[in-house]
Amino acid sequence: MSHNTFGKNLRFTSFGESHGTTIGCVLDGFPPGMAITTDEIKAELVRRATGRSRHTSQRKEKDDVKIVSGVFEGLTTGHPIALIIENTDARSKDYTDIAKQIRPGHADYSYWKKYGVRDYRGGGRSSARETTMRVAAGALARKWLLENHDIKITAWLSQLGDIKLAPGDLSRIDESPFFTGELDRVPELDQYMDALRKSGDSVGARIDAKAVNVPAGLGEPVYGKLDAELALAMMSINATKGVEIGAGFGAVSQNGSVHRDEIIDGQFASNHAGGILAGVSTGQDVTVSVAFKPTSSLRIPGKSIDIDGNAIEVVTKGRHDPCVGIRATPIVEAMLALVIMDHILRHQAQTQSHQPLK
Ligand code: EPS
Repeated sequence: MSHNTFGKNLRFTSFGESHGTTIGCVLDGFPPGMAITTDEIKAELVRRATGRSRHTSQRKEKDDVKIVSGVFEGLTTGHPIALIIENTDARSKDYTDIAKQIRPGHADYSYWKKYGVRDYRGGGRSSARETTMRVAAGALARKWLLENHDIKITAWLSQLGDIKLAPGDLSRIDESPFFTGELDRVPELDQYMDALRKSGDSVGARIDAKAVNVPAGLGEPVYGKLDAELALAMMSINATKGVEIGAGFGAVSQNGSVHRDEIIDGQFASNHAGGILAGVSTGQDVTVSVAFKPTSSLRIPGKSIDIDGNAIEVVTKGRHDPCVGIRATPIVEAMLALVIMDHILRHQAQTQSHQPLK
């Protein structure tokens, strides 16, 4: 059994590997009649791409997306939307030396144990390259949510290693490659990343996200809860190690009298629930936070084994991200959009005739 698909009424399937010829996706169940262009999709892809600053991998992919199905005369048709992108800058020879080596902390180990074969070029299927298609599909979902429900989705870098960042001015997150609204702190982040890159090491990051104007009533109790499916969607992004909804793990040390979001004059007085109660949206902002681990492809030698079980030291060459979380913001936004749109379509299928979304 293999799972390369998620969503129920809006179903996303991706295919392709980092060093294969092509990556792509199929988005099935998308409503007809929405105008979409490759330029609109590309605008989102550029935000996620490598080589946008000195702090990310310097692989230079064109990410020229082709719409090969599901759009006619500029409008979605209601049929499967298929998108493809050719890989144009893979440099597989960088990986020749580690063809038989297992990088510690990498999918190399678990994929090898599971399948007994692996594509060692880049991260293969486990590469961040796969997230390109999530962002491409997310561009369509974000547009549909905005046009049909005025739902706006924003994510931002809230922590880089030990450096914590406030949301700042979220309307300006695209002005730096870090996706921070605290623009005056960009020099500090630049300095930190320059030192990290020189050391050959990597670091983790945290991305916070919110969806605004989400109607109450999204989420399917009990095995399709909105928060459960958001957690699944975020955990499926490579390098994710943690997901929090609302107060998240902070709820452990809160008293119930604090955590409960009181309703005063018909308004919620706080949002510790992250806009979701019992798996169903409340109409408050949906808030999610995602932890990304430090990447495992390092120049610093690490002890490991080869595929024959011999003890070795691994050094990874190539064009790696010292912090893949830096460019994860558009990916988190895309996943949030796809999950919310799927749930709107699911609500419409079952409940709309009795209880329309407001
Ligand atoms: C990645 C390693 C690098 C990154 C890649 C993700 O690829 P390569 O080793 O082939 O140069 O450039 O990211 C992308 C290409 C992308 O578009 O995100 C990895 O190991 O995850």
